[in-house]
Amino acid sequence: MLNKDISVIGVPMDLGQNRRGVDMGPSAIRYAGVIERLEALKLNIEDLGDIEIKRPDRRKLNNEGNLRNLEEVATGNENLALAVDEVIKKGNFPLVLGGDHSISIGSLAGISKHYENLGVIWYDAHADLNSGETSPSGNIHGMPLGVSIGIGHERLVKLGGYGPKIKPENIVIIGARSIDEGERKLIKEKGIKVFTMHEVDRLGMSKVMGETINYLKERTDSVHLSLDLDGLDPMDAPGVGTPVIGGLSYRESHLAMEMLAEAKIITSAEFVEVNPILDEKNKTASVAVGLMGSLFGEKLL
Ligand code: 5AB
Ligand code: MN
Ligand code: MN
Ligand code: MN
Repeated sequence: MLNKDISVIGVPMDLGQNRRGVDMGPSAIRYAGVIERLEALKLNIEDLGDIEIKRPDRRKLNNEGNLRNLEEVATGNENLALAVDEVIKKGNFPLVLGGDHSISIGSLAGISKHYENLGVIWYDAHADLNSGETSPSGNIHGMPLGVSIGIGHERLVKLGGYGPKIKPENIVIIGARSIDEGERKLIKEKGIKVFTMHEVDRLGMSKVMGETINYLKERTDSVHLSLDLDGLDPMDAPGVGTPVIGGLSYRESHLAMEMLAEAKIITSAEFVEVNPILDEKNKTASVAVGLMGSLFGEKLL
């Protein structure tokens, strides 16, 4: 990692989906020792605390747009975008702790305007390319990648005053194994690069990550890592709201992070969807912290 100055931002957001507890993700990750782990690597860490998330009176599906808690999700993400923007302005690396994956909308709004050609690695069991039109759930955590390429509600697509944030060809999805019909169509139409579990099984993580790094190096000037813990297999990361069997292992994920550290391409990151209520003794938060260690250059020898 080039940037040794890291600012940690927690986002206690659970309104992008409908299982409670993921708002406690930032606490669980801090409890698992993220600050100490990164300080041990001789990095300068500042913890900016948590973004304020307004609780709605009642959790509601905006039936017209099929977008649950749209207003609260958008407002929380606007606050996050401002915080991330400040971090980059002062030259620091933003490390965002979720919260459900809807917070990627705010992260990318704060990050993308600082670069000509931002790339994204989407490490996830899901493609998160839905919109109100295609979503089977109305949950905004299934939409952030679609929003980033300009598909979805105006309020989200233009969050932070501009959009789209990412070119479809600057995206690499890794670990996908649960893709909805509308998402499948979009992936083909836009030519989004995806390494599903099939490719990971065939090629191995070493080749998948090697190809990902080369692909993004060729066409981007910076890369945001968006890591949804449900990209990992539920045996290794049980504390997530939407687990899908047959996922990436703890070991494959460490290798992926180590290769990213070596390639020095990551300029911002978020770790999302940790739900301590569904977890086993904070295992998933600990796995997240371990992966952050590797991403920031921790070595075995
Ligand atoms: B996550 C589903 N595709 O849209 C939907 O955890 C699941 O951020 C979305 O990847 C999962 O509701 C969103 C069925
Ligand atoms: Mn997911
Ligand atoms: Mn996700
Ligand atoms: Mn999930």
